Amino acid sequence: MLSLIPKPASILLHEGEFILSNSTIIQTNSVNEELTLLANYLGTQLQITGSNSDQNANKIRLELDNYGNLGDEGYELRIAVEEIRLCANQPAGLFYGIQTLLQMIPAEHSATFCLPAVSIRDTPRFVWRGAMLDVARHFFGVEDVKRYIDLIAHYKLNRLHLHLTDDQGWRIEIKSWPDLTEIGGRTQVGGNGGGFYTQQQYKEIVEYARSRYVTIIPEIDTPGHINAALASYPELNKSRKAPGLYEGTEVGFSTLSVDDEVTYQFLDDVVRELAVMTPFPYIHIGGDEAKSTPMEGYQKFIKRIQEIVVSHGKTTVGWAEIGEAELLPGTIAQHWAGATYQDANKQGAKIILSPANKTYFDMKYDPATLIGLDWAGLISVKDAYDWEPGSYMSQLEESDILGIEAPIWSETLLTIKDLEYLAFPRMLCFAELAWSSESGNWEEFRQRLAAHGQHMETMGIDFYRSPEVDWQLM
Ligand code: TNX
Repeated sequence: MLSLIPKPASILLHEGEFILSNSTIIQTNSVNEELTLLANYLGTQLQITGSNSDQNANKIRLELDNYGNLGDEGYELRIAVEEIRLCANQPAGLFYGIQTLLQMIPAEHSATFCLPAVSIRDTPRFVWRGAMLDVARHFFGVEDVKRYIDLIAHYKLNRLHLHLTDDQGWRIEIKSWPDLTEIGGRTQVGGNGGGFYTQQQYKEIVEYARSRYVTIIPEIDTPGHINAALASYPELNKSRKAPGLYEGTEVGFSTLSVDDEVTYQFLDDVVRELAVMTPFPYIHIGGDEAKSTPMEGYQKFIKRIQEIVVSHGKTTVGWAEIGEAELLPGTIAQHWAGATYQDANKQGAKIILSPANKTYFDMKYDPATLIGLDWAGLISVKDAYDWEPGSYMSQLEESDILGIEAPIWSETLLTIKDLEYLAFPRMLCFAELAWSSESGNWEEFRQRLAAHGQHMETMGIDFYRSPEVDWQLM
């Protein structure tokens, strides 16, 4: 039985088995650097060297060509007795086909093992399949971020939104404003620790994400959620006095001075340096919970910051509150709570859905969960699965939605173990909603998830053993 997550669009089981062993060869259909990287990646994951020159050895073939309606991320995986053939239009499709193949490896196996003959054809539902990690409230280092990228990419997510700044910390080096990290990077919630990424480290994260077909979206939260910057530079404050660093968890008390030109010079420098560091198209400007910014100033500010982002060649993403201001063509709004997504949608903005009561995986599973928050409600594993993104928002059509994103805010999270515990298994529910066209049968998913538990164990994921799932089926 296959317990693939997210569920592929079509699966046809055949008679027979492919025997994978250390003499299996990995071949590609053309000489292409990215294809070679993918072949090496597959070899490493399968622990086969692929260096065997035995002509009779069985093969895994990776093929890039024009396969019509597979799109940019779809793939076809055919496992037959003599060979495995994985085809796609684009390298990303091969990457996703490889993830499917890796999920078929038995949890406990020796050097030689069997894979069932099967034909799988698979394409994603949404182009935006995201996760967000808050590295501002508690800092997570480069290795933690890479691990998280590996985990989300394995479940076919393709966006990682990094919440890089907030009241409690500024986490990205900006060379023209060095005190942002020298001062603003020193703290986090609760005081101990903090930290930041140097530009070199950020590029390392970006390169790693690229190798996993994940787009990084850096967020600089403005004009509120900005105390760490205000504490670093007095001139960013209306009073010209810097407040102290902040280690609590309140929101909505800080604001940039929206009437001062120095604010826009600052933002232009930050966005310019970020734009150079990030090869991806998006910059997230926050825009949420600006409770200390007067509405008129907020509207003026949101207009100008979009112009800055566009002037550096990037597309603006903001929390849906930005719909209260004039949006430039192309700006994307991210819904989390409230109704401002409608204002954004009326202006023609595409929407990313992150409804807090379904996708905020910093919410507790149940009242006994030791970490996490509960302001948006408890989110059980079933709750995370049992909703329909295409029709969830009464005022939106599915065509208004770019996709969905699952944020994890880190007020109560200290380690990658905490992060994994809150993310898994809910991230698998979410990934299926993001990728699979046919989802929604909780009873069937519940059993597939139970059978998939062993695979998460093999990956070393410290997941929550929800009582809603009969894990003994593992
Ligand atoms: C709301 S979502 C926030 C964050 C908090 C989070 C905690 C959003 C745009 N703002 O500042 O960290 O709730 O769940």
